[in-house]
Amino acid sequence: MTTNRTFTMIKPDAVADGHSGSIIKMIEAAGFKIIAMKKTLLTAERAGQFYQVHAERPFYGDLCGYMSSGPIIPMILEKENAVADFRTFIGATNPEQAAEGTVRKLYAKSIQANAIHGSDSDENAAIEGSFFFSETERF
Ligand code: IDP
Ligand code: MG
Repeated sequence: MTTNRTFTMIKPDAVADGHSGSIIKMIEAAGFKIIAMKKTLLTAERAGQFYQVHAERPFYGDLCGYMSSGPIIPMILEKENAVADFRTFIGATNPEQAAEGTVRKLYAKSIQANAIHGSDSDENAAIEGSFFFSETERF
């Protein structure tokens, strides 16, 4: 089951700019089924837990501040080959390098405020989905 699922968040910049509806529409049009979704706010501490893997990176403090600066929309998505297909769908981390038509090419403002998250492995997709959604919310 986990191999067909990924986890995403529409990040604070894209939510604040009113792009969440357009992005959700793109996600569904690309064949991803929304299994779980909500609008919520991360504290800087919880953002730090989510991005713990980047704790030693120079941008970690800024990243935690940015990710807790406004509401986000986390989602669990289902599709065949979900993790890899979703990474292709969102585009490169740096929007200057993101392919035409990808979410980040369309909506990212910078390498930090890059509109959307996508899990990088099946294992992390499961961990990240559990970070936001209880067992009964991700049936
Ligand atoms: P990803 O989101 O494409 O998987 P990661 O390398 O996992 O990229 O980085 C996590 C998040 O940290 C990025 O989406 C972005 O918001 C931020 N980030 C990554 N690299 C930089 C950087 O060099 N400067 C500022 N923020 C960065
Ligand atoms: Mg990553």
